[in-house]
Amino acid sequence: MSITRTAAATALLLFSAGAAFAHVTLEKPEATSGASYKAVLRIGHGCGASATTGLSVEIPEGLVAVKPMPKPGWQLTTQIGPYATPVTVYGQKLESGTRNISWTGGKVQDSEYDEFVFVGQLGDVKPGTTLYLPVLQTCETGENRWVEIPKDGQTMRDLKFPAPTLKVSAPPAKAQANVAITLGPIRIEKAWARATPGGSTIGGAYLKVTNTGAVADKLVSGETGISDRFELHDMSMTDGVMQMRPVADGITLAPGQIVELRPGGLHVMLVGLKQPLKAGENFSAVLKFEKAGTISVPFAVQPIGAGAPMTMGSDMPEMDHSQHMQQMMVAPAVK
Ligand SMILES: [Cu+2]
Repeated sequence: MSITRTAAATALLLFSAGAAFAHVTLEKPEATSGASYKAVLRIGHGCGASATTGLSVEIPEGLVAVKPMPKPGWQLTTQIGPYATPVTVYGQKLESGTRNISWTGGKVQDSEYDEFVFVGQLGDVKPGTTLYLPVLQTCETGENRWVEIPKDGQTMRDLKFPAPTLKVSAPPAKAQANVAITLGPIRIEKAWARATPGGSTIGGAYLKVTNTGAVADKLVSGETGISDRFELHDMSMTDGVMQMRPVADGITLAPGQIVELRPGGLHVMLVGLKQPLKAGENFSAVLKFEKAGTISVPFAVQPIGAGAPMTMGSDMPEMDHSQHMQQMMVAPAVK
């Protein structure tokens, strides 16, 4: 490579490094569906050479419960507005929230770099979705409207003032525990629990159990360090009313039988949770079978919106929590 070409390559490299901050972008352009997210908007330059004196960001649908971080020397203004679709976060139905945040009155020279921060929560956004956060950057002279969204056939590179993007990904693989565990002829798969709202003291846990043996067995009980009690419950529709009852005698597993505990059916109720169940985390529970004995099983905590396919309407996954206690009182235990 000639000296001239090396110099040209170096120049290109420097330009590219600078180009990463040429736009207003999010420090972390990826977020997990159903998880919390800290947004750091990065400002790499002014409007032309003019200093930045204001920044305003629009919060897209799907990003909820947003709270801005105040910035010394800047005034903070937020606009509250309705969400197109109400979102349930930590058991609370949110119909509105912060839709726009403005920081004004400060100053970032064109030669300086700065960051503007807020936190929020991703609703049940489909993994693979790209959210756009249009930003208005105002300067002593002029403004930059970072609002462009690529149209069909365009990429972000085709845009002069692209809106910052946030790509929504699926919860991490470790939260989708699908490891089969065997205990003699008993096979356990898909052990998971649903994340719980902060103050909740009950949670639902689910798993698939297969008896591959020739003799019947029974899942009798369980125990976990994260809750006072590990109860086996059943749920059924009686005269149009969902009822939940403790399964008094355990869950029988005939030879060859597969029993799937899932939202809306047989499930484990963790009663007296000592801490909230957080998406992405794991906990272990010891399961006791009448014949096969006991085994420790890891349960992966999935986002609050997570649920196995339901057969009785889309709102059902929340029902086992909201109506749980009432139903427990009216429904006698199955003997
Ligand atoms: Cu229950």
